Amino acid sequence: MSLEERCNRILRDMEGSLTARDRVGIQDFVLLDAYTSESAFLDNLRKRFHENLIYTYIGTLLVSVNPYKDLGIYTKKQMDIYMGVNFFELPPHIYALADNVYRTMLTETNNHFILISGESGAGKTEASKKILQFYAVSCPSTKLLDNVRDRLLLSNPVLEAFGNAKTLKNDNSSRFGKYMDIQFDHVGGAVGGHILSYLLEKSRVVHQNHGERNFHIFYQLVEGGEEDMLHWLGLERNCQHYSYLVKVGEGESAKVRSINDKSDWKTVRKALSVIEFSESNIESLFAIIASVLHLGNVKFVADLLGYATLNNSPEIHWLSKLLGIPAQVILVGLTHRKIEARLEEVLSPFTIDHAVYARDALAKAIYGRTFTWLVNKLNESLANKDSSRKTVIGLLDIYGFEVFNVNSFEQFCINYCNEKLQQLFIQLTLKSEQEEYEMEGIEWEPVPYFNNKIICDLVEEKFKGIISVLDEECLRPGEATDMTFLEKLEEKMGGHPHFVTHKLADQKTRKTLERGDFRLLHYAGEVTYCVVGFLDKNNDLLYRNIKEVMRQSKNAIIKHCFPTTEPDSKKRPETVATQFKNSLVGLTEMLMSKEPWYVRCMKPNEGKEPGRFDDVLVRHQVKYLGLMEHLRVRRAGFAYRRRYEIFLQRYKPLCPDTWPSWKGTAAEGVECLIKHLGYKPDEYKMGRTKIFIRHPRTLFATEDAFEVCKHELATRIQAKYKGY
Ligand code: AOV
Ligand code: MG
Repeated sequence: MSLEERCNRILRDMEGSLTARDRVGIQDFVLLDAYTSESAFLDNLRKRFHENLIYTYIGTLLVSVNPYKDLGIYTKKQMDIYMGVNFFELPPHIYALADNVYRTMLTETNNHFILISGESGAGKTEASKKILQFYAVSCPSTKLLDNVRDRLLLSNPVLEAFGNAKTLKNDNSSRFGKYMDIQFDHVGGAVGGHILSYLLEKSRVVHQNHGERNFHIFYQLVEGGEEDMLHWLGLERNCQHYSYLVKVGEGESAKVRSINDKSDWKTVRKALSVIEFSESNIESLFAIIASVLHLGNVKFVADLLGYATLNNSPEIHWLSKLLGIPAQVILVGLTHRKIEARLEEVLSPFTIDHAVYARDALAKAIYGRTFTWLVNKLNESLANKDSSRKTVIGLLDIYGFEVFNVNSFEQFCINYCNEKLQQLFIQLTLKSEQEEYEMEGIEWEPVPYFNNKIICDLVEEKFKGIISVLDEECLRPGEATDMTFLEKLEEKMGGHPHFVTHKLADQKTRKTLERGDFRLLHYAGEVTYCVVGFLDKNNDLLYRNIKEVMRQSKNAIIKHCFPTTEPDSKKRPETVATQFKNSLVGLTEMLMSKEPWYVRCMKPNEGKEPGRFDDVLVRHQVKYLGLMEHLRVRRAGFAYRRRYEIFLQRYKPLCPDTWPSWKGTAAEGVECLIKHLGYKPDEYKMGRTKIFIRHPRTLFATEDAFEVCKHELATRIQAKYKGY
């Protein structure tokens, strides 16, 4: 395509003819005339959505609206179209973003990450998979690299099987946070990867709310497992048989229309072998999954004194076989706890409630630790042993903000995590962008925005935040209860503008609140949390003697998960919330050292329906995602900036006065260069150390001129060479 054709296409695509624009809207919000109007923003988004154009840019940020249908836009052909093309030349696409990140990484040889955010069901996980697939197809290929690529791709179905589940919001909801680094060598080959996982929602193993499911893997195994495998594991091909899989008494079906457990099982099995899990690893892994199901069916009966007893039931038999622990040891372990009385240890029997509690705690621990083992195992398989310098692109796909009728500790952690990511977004875009203009001495009208730091502080501040208060209560076993925790919150946070309790509910939100609840006014909306279970879930205790029982296991993975060297309870382990908080601090720090890119996902309706665009719902997301503010900063600001030295170095061949070497300062050189190129005064600004270019088009034109210049130079050299 000639330069002129390319320019015409850019102009046509960027601005569109009036008729096309009326129909499909514009593809970059920065070009929106009424850019401060939320309604105009929404109109554009809606128009595009109804034309099946789910992607729109705000500069280099990608906005995506979940279509809830297959649009046929993720084919190999589409990938080819987007590979190596200037970002704004083609209609917005997740591939365009992926390609741009990749090429920037290669030219600037630095590390990047893509922050994918949005509420539950908005399309984050799908987006992260599309990006990974794009790299898998577009990166250079060799036999060795293909092997890495397959492993990277196949780690996904495995992790999803074990870490995703159907919730009321999303049939494939991520119940853990995932950060994945893809490592590239200096020519852009994908040579390895590393996964970090964050707080798995373990409680789902033993309990699911009405209409939700346990983790996919259980259904996959029961529905899809081969006959002889089920036989070996002592499982029936009937999900209803397992109390951890159906809500007792409600007889719900485990079937979900959008999920095919049988074929997913095949995918997972195949993936496990490609990732090089040994047959014995696979056996141990499914022995554990089956054990959890058997454990859930263990029923206690009360003896004459009301203590829990167990018969040597089929469940115990299978647990004993699959975990390789003598049945008697399991029996005692599930019905007693060891306590220290004076100088000796004695076994104290459980009541029925207590035994059920201990059994569930064990099921959660087994599953949670196995999940961690799985992530480590995947990392071993993705690790690149070669120590040469690599650059990475990180993909962050975490559980989205969620609000249910009843919200517990899990939602508290998930929503806190989303606050942290919103804070990171604000820091990296709205805040730092404006600070940069100030630093560079560029005239600037500040754009006001809501900074959610106040909510992050409310949750995480040392000695004062909700997590601190929760931890304090966890230190008073026997005395503290969920209610005393709530009372302390009321006492300490009562006056906080984002915290509402029973007593104060009417004044702040004019909505009543049950006793036992507190409400947080999150950046993305109000959420009412029920305190029941907070202390327990934060403590996440597993009795010492149950751990000792597990240590006797002959199952290789369990052996690994319950090592004999595990420090015992003498020193208090960190609570769940504190561990999570620390891991998020670590994540933020790690991300801050990389170049950020953003995908903001949105949900068009609450019904998972294709073709329905709920104005109220989308408007709400546009608001809280801070898209209007982002647009204003982008619009008033400059799409591109380059340090003078770098800009001059690259483009100096375009101007005879600067080529081949410039004697003055870099800033003067750039001034001379752009005068020669004919930049109009409103197209750019000169900062202290950088040139700021308002519109990508200007830079593209320069880049194109550069290409032509290189080409001419090459032709001239060739011609000269021919003459000899
Ligand atoms: P999430 O990751 O943002 O929610 P998902 O990525 O799992 O949401 O998307 C939810 C569902 O929406 C998917 O299973 C698809 O059916 C559909 N979907 C999403 N993106 C697309 C797309 N680009 N094209 C077609 N269908 C799509 V959560 O993990 O619950 O926070 O926690
Ligand atoms: Mg997800």
